[in-house]
Amino acid sequence: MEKIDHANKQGGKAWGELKKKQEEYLDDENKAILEEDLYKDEEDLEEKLQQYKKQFIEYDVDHSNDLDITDVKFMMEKLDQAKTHLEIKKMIAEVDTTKSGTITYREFLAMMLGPKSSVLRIILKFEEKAKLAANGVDRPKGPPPKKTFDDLP
Ligand SMILES: [Ca+2]
Repeated sequence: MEKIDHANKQGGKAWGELKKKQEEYLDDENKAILEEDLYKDEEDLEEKLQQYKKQFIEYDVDHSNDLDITDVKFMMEKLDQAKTHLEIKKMIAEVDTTKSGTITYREFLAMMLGPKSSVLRIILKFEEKAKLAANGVDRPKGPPPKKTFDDLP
């Protein structure tokens, strides 16, 4: 697949075409995953696959169907979790079962839905919860943060 420069995100028509193609490809992948009965114990799997598809497209900036170092770096910056090049390499290696140096959609799903935890998954799950809370869906439980603005002198 043709590579597009990350600096040129407003790539216009070519970009839109790529994104459309990617969405079709990921829809097919989701369908295949449902047919293959992967993650069959997962609740609301169809809904979750839709969510993960959107997330994957959002972070796969060049729509190459894999998350490489640049994509993950961008993802972490977007989540206010800036990491070094080496840290990102390690984070990818944790979930890159094919050892390609990138995260494919299947690996992304295995990371989010599989039994194994990873740094990237913890960060993304946290982000998921924070988003839901912001929408008033499911407020995070547990004690409130100790310091509030009222504590400031
Ligand atoms: Ca990519």
